[in-house]
Amino acid sequence: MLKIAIQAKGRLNEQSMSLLADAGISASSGNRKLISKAKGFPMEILYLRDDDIPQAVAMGVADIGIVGLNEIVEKDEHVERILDLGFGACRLSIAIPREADYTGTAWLNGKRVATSYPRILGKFFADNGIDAEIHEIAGSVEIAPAVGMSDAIFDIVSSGGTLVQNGLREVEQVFFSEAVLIATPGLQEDKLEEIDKLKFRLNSILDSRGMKYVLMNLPRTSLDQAVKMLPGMKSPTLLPLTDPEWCSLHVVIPESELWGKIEMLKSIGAEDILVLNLENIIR
Ligand code: PRT
Ligand code: ZN
Repeated sequence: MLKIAIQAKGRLNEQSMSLLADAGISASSGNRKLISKAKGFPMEILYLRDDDIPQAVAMGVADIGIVGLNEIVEKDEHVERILDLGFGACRLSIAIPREADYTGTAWLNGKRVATSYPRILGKFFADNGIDAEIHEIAGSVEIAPAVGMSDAIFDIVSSGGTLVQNGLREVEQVFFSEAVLIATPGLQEDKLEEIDKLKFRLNSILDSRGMKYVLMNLPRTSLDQAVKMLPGMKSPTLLPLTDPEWCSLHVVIPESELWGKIEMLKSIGAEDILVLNLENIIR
């Protein structure tokens, strides 16, 4: 049976669980247990600290896992990256005290930089010919400059609010991360088949996220124009109406483009526009 490792608690736990839930997979017990049997898919769920997931998957303790790309690259474990999951987005950045006069990467020469990601930072320094000292600390990296432990930090940034609160400013964005699905290299055929089934479910959810299903009534004379402005999956679905001069057009539109497209459709005569949430796109 397939074993999946997910973060026991923390930022990726909830979204990992809800992605599995959208794929029809639920856990039979909460966060307290180390392992639980899944419902809706032949799988066991292992709850680990995110730091331990790359190694657990590399060793085959779990066949697959959901973890931030930052952890995989930092831990440098040999795992296969099989699907990017579109949540947990963040970046690893260098930040310095707000008032410091940053002159570019050369500013970092001879400075002490506090981080929990020494490997990724070391590579950035090597790639850019920077000679700085890496000061590894486990947590609360953002307070290091204020307490005199370092001149700069290298840490995870998402909204940037934590940096501002600590009087820091981001000067180099080094690495971009999101949650990814990883697998043990060289798995047996039966496990690969199970993973393919899971990937199929996950892909259909990821494809449908951020998409809306839009239905409208349209004068037939505007049809060609409407088809040109709409990004259908293959082509929009067209249904006749009892009034032969009108038709009903159905299309999938990314949420980010929704209002722009609706304004354009209204301008060519679309009426009674319905916008529905889309649950799955099965290809
Ligand atoms: O207990 P365990 O070891 O499992 O968890 P953890 O405390 O090590 O990790 P956790 O739960 O904080 O984060 C897990 C993963 O979530 C990270 O490895 C990233 O891949 C991803 N992620 C996404 C983030 C953030 N966004 C994030 N904003 N991880 C941490 N942060 C922290 C960051 O360290 C900083 O303190 O949030 C703060 C910055 O946020 P902003 O929004 O103020 O910029
Ligand atoms: Zn961790």
